[in-house]
Amino acid sequence: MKSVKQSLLAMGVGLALAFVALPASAATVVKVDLTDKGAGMEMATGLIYTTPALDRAKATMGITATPAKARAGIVSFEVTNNSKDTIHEMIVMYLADPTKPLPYLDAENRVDEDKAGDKGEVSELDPGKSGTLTVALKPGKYLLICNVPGHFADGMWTEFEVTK
Ligand SMILES: [Cu+2]
Repeated sequence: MKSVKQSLLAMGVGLALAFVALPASAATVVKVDLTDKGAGMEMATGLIYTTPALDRAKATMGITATPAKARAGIVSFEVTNNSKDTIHEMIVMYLADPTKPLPYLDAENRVDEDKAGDKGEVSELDPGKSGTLTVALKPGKYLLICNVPGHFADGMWTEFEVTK
């Protein structure tokens, strides 16, 4: 949920770092699909990451990563919004402690990105649109989330692992 200008700036910096650090061929490519069951569906709630016994079958939107892991280093996320009618995005969150929930802004019904370990994003894709985020990641557990208000609580997150 950053401005286009900020996102382009971040993308430019990311690509510049990638170019200096490693040849482009060394990047792991991860395909990320953003999907939903249509704007006519009432959004689910209570499907926030780490909620005990959550029923993900209730989710009306989702995010998948293929593959769901990568080796440490440069990772290129190629993100497609497959929705027909809804804006989605993808943010890479580093989980300092995977057993803890991400800091949440209840009033805005979304994750507090600045406090949560935001490693970069493909912000607010219109339906049918695609974008790429290239970022250097260290080993650990990550979450890929959509942070359009309500979407994280509707289960729009997936786990992603970076190995040594
Ligand atoms: Cu979304």
